[in-house]
Amino acid sequence: MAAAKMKYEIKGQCGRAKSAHVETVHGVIETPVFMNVGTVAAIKGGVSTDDLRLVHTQVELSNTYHLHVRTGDKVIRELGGLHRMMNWDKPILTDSGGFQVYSLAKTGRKIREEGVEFRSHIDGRRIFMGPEESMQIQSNLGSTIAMAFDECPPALAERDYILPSVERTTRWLLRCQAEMDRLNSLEDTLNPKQILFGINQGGVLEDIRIDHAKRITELDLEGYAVGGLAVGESHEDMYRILDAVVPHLPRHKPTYLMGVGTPENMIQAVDRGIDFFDCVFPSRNGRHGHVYHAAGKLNLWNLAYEKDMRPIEEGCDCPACKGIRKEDGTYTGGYSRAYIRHLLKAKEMLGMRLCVLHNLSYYNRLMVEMRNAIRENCWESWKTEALYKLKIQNS
Ligand code: PRF
Ligand code: ZN
Repeated sequence: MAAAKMKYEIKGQCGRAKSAHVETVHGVIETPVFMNVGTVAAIKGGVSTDDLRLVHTQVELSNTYHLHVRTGDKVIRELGGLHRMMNWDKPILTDSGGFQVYSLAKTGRKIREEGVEFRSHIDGRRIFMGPEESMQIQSNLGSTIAMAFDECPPALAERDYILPSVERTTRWLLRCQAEMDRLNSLEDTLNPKQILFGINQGGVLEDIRIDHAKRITELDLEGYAVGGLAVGESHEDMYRILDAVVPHLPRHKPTYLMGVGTPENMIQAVDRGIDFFDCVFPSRNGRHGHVYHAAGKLNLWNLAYEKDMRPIEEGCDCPACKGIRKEDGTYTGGYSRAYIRHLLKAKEMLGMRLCVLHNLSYYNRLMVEMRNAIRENCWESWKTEALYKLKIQNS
């Protein structure tokens, strides 16, 4: 077995739900964890890495594809890597580019055994990316966790498409693993303890998913993701696939559900044994003035908030709701719904920024609640109540 580059210790479990303490070269991660998405090494909405600390972010997530096409991973390597560039010393996970090639660079894309040829969504130039290139880019970025280069088949793909695609993704994973080992052993590697997570694929076909999970588990990687979900299938299909596949992934390693999701999706996935998440929802919704609240999402554009002097959410400790700590230990008090609505209407950046900060804080707080419920052995009752509350909000 390869020397462990990460320590993963389960601190609590209820049924399949688990909460773990993870140690990486860039510090600790407590799970379930929501990784805050900064695709282009920037959290959209004008949020800095200092801000991420204020909302208790544990892991930042960036993208291989975006950083390769702009500003280029070689430049970032010269700048000392992603951590130095962003001034963020906590864990960073980089996605491999496979999914972005699928979702962004659709025109003129060619998938071959060696890798994918596609056109840059910025300037249209032809780019080739295969497992080796993806690992080299992620090594240049120096992230804590690198994701395997995979193909994410479209949600409605047929068996005839999915089976050969998944088989190729398995072969690509072997190449990723070999390349990552090689890069980590080079003398001038930025992060010689970079970790590789494998990605399970197989659409909504249980047998292919399970077979693939078993095969990639044999590779003894440090963690495993479930990819290819939340791409247009129903929630029932997503939960059915998680029910089928998670039991075939190693329990004593991280399980990561890529690109998911709503608070309800995450609770359901934690219940099925997932403990890492990422999603653009909190930042995207925030930029649209849609903010999370215990009683349901608020649309701050609504006239109802024109003179509402309350913070977005009473008791929230985010910079938007509570402000920041003053020298005397008290807080500055935050901003009212009325003011934030005014800023949004005036198209001032600060409006979006405050909404995004609140939403990230809400997501991170939801994860704290889940961790506490699992570690204190009251997951079942917490889950039932949380799902009930979310259901009445949506009805
Ligand atoms: N593969 C990769 N990244 C992803 C996905 C995937 O399938 C998804 C699917 N929801 C999100 N991000 N590499
Ligand atoms: Zn808040």
